[in-house]
Amino acid sequence: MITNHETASVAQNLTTNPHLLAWVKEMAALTKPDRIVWCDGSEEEKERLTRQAVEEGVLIPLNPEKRPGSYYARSNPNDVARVEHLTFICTPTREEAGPTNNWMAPEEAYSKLGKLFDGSMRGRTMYVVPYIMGLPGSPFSKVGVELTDSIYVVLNMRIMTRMGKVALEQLGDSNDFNRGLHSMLDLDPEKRFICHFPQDNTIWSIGSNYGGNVLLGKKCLALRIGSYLGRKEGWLAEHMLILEVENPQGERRYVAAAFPSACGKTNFAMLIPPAKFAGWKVRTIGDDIAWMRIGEDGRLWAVNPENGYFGVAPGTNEKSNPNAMASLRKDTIFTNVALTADGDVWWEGMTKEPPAGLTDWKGNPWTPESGEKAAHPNSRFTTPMANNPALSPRAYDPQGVPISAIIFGGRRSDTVPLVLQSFDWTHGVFMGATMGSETTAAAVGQVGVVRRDPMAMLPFCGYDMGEYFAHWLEIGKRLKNPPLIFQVNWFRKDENGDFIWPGFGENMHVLKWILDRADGKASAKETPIGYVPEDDAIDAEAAGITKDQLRKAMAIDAEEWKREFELQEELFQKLARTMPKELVELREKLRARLG
Ligand code: SAT
Ligand code: MN
Repeated sequence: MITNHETASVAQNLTTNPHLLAWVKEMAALTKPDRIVWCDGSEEEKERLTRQAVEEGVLIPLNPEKRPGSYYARSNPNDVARVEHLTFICTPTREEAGPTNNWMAPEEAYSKLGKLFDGSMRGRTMYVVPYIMGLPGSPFSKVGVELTDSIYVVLNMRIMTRMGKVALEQLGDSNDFNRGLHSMLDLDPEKRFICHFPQDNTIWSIGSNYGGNVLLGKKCLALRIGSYLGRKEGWLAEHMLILEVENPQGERRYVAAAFPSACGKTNFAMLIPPAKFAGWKVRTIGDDIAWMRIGEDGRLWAVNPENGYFGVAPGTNEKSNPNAMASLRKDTIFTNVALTADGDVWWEGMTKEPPAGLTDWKGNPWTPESGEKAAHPNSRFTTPMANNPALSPRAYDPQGVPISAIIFGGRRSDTVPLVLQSFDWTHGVFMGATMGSETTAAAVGQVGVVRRDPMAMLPFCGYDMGEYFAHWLEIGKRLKNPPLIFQVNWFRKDENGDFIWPGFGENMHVLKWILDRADGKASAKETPIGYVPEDDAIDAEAAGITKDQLRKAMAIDAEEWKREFELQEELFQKLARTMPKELVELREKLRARLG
């Protein structure tokens, strides 16, 4: 049993924040850990906790020659992805959470989860993990403290955020911090809940040990609570990568892009321009989350609040993403990939032929005849962003970067062309709002069915989505110099079911056109549903496809689009109460233009 005196004295040299000390004490009284350990974020602490995690069997050291400083973790096979059906927004009224979120009344959630948390850390250590989302000292940053009984969470949070002393220093004696409570309990899916209390700036997560459910700074704080705070405070918290493009003249432009989970955000953020683009450079600011504010210059400025990448491993290879492969060479935690006989990692798509002697993500010997994947389709790497050879120094700029273009992208086999520019901000918000995508393994459930995923935020918006669109429209009104908005689709298929567009580095062709538009350097053709590149603005041959294939990738088929507008009806119905009338009217107008 920890006495009050002990709680305070352990923390003494780190903080005297009375709000924090009182809350830790209260949560310890509830969860009843044997020990409380305050994390300072030091190297010494990392080594000590890593050693302990290895002793406990939570981490397996990888071959230090092949992957120095890197470790391997397996999750419980019932706990491999975010669980959207067990994720709740606990606002005082159901209306505030809106029809796209699961809702639980705050009292009910505190009481239900409180019973599960009661004694959940008995025999375990409670780690106090103070962290910053954003740059230390930046006015845009938010401090969170996660209390967790998972050493795996601590070591991942250490990579993904600015963790330890630095966060306590930023917090000082303030009461303004996110209160995150996490316990693995017994990993029983029946007792698994991820509850957000936006009004209390609080997150309670129990019964899981998987990334998005438990690294509370990421989806829970930076997006769900973040979006709520963003509306209240007049900024945007978005599920977007941020990248920098430098042209041969040395001019730099910044782009933010939203894609649903596991649709290639990390690859796009680390894109390497192909040979045709000699002198061009693409650098990464962030690969998953953007916090965006209106600058004094009337432009939209973005920061990446994270400090690392929690990326999808399968499909990552020297061709699809050399920068990611380089990032993973050291100091990385791999989760649910396959292990090689010589203590390295492997996943589907890393090499054409799997090496002999693999052990799969469940710990069983694996051969191609096993009939199952060696790595889980949602297996992940956690790696410090400083490892990325293409990291932009501006990732460390506390003011962020000015955004020239916003891109919304889904995974669509048909209908949506390679690239489409919106007529204006409102139309751009409409494009984001009506985004559809085929589902992936990043969330539990059926894979490959089209679902509306507005702005890739469906699982991450902490309040009513109609109000969220209204907030976007509001921000647009306040921007004197708004970014242009585009829709892209790398995933269109031909009649044989093959992808038409090569994707990866060749996406540079599309990116360049987008930036030329933003700089007023490229003309465009008007279609009923937006602007598209002039013929030959994108060099099919250089991208490695025929002109005919490019035409197919770009095609806008009126019949397909009429169906698309029909399919949007479900979303408009669902959000009818709060859907901004500008968007309702715009949909009618666009539909009418198709004839
Ligand atoms: O939610 S995670 O952080 O696990 C990754 C994702 O789904 O985008
Ligand atoms: Mn994501």
